[in-house]
Amino acid sequence: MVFLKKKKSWCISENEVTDECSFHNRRKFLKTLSYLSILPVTLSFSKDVLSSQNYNYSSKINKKYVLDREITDEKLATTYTNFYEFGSSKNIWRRASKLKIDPWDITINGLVDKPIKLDIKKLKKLLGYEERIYRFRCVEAWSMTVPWLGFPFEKIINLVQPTKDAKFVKFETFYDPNVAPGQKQNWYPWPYEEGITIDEAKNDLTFLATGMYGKDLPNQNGAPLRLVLPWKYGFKSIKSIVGIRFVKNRPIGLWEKLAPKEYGFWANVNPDVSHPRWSQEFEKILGYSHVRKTEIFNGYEEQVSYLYKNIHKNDNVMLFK
Ligand SMILES: Nc1nc2c(c(=O)[nH]1)N[C@H]1C(S)=C(S)[C@@H](COP(=O)(O)O)O[C@H]1N2
Ligand SMILES: [Mo]
Repeated sequence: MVFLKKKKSWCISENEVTDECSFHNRRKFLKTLSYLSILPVTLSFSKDVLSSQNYNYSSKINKKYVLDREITDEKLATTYTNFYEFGSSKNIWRRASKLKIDPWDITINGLVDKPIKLDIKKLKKLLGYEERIYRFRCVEAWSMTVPWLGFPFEKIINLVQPTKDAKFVKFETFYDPNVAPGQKQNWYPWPYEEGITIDEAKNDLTFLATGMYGKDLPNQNGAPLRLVLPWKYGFKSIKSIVGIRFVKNRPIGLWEKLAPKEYGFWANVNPDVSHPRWSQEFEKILGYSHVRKTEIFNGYEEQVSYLYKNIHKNDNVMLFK
């Protein structure tokens, strides 16, 4: 079963993505899955049941970030995904299984004293892991709560030791159109790239995930290594990273290249600044029919607001120019 849709432009695909975000369509999508016996047939759609109320945290849980909301149902978080390399619908999870993640080299270089290139298995061994429960918020106005496994980005900083000229960190996803059919759509400026400031990179919330729900990351969620920035819109949390580069100038991400007025560099979650097409005032929690109010910095104001104190208001700190 393939959900290939003809795309006239990236903009139309974005609209379709938004449509697929509505609860109605998500229900349809889940029903389709249940017909195929991928989800248990007992799954009920009449209540707000799609959350794992009994998720057991691992012994590596970082208690600093435990949340007062329910963990999103694992099936939902791993089958409703954005990964444009595999297509612009949410339903790409089977297609992403084609991605070969062993071996997988990561190159970390640029303005650093100790550049390094190593296989993900070695990196995991070197840096270990902990568990973090984070809110996650997409600019399409849906949200979830995910238990990630991984390590704080600070560990990469300690490993490669950036020089004082390093002002930004640039991340790059793999490029292989034979594996990822979305990369044949040449109106996207592949490969997917994203960037953050060096100060953002040093913030304790900035996390590199290697797993979720107590297991290795599924391909569709960005295996074997992805960024997680819980106070920013989801497009900043780049998946399937092959390169991390410490640079002098501000990187321009894939979405910013396509539509700079819609996807700014900062992309901090802010209920008061609407995206040109979608209000950010409310968010739909995956698995629930109701909406809740969006929180400034997605609820992480205390941890991150200092980062933006000295940046001029006109510098698009929240999202849009
Ligand atoms: N390489 C890559 N990373 C990506 C994307 C993508 O298309 N390609 N989509 C982004 C967007 S828009 C969102 S909302 C999140 C979705 O993460 P999830 O599918 O694990 O929920 O991944 C982000 N990272
Ligand atoms: Mo997103």
